[in-house]
Amino acid sequence: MHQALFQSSLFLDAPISISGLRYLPDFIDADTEAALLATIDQQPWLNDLKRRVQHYGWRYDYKARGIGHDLRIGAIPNWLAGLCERLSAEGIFSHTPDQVIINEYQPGQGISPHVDCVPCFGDTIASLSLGSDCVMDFTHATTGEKQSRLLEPRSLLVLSGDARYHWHHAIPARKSDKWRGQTIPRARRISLTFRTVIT
Ligand SMILES: O=C(O)CCC(=O)C(=O)O
Repeated sequence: MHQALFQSSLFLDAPISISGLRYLPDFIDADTEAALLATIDQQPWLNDLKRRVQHYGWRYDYKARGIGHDLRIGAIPNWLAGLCERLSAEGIFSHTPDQVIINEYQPGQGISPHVDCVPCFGDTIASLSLGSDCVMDFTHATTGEKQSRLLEPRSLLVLSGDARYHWHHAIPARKSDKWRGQTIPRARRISLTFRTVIT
């Protein structure tokens, strides 16, 4: 019995093994999360997709799958700039991110498997999660190997190297996730994805 529990907890705690993927729990505290959510909800949302989005710095063209010079919006607003600067100050990015997309996922909404546009964005992508847990799935582009990772509110997911270029990431559109034997209902999740634009 004890042996079975021991083996099971070893398995449950097995870290995801994708080269270039880093998961930083509690990257921000609960007060910062609440302040960000309140500010985000005061900004206009775009309704081009099934889920609502906000774009900062540069607008991404989902149809053309690219960023053109005409899509420059302007400087990152002050309320987001501090986070961008923190990401470079802490060495997560080598240059301060100049593009942020905010995604809103109501329970049941997700994002299809994709690799972020290679000619558009630099070698590091980072996503900050607010408001809800969700499971993100990763699929290797050539081998089809699959792995998953629970993204908790206030955590930062960093994709670089293999994780950035050779693994598709996706959030399945569903209302709850199964994670390590538990069913975790989803609530409204907001993510902030930071990138550097290649010009
Ligand atoms: O919601 C997330 O954490 C990921 C967002 C994402 O993959 C994207 O905007 O391309």
